[in-house]
Amino acid sequence: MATSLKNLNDYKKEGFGDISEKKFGIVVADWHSEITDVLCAGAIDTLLQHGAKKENIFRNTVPGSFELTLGAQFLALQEEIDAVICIGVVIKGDTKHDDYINHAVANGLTNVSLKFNKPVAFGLVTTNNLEQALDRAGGKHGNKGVEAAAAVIHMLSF
Ligand code: DLZ
Repeated sequence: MATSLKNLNDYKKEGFGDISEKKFGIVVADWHSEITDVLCAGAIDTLLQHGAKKENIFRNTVPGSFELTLGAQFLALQEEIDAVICIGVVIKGDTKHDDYINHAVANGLTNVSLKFNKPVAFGLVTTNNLEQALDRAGGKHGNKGVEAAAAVIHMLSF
């Protein structure tokens, strides 16, 4: 997660391969959609800045972050999709729901990535409160969607 030492918008911007013919699936959780929409916009802008074509970016929604894994799997199994970016926001509440969701998504996305041998980015903002989430959605810590898109661009050059 972002810290005062690392802004989410700071990433290596050069040295990657051509992504103009690559196809990207984006899965966006509807929970906290006012924030996930900003994260998604950051991811799309980053892909476009690096040469991706708008028509090669496919945005899908799922109800909540817990469903990101299945959404990622639906996309990853499509042969034409080269990489998947998952976007969600999980804010800590009175119960341990956030722990269960965050671990499930982290493990689930790792499994999808390894199973399909494709980059799957963990664009999940996991915070203690709303302010911390906003700080990571275009606020003082940058935009987690930008970081997630940068991660798949980097991995496609592996
Ligand atoms: C149920 C739930 C709760 C309490 N909090 C969040 C959250 O902060 N962020 C999020 O993306 N989703 C949340 N959800 C919904 C779950 O991810 C999931 O959609 C439901 O449990 C249905 O499977």
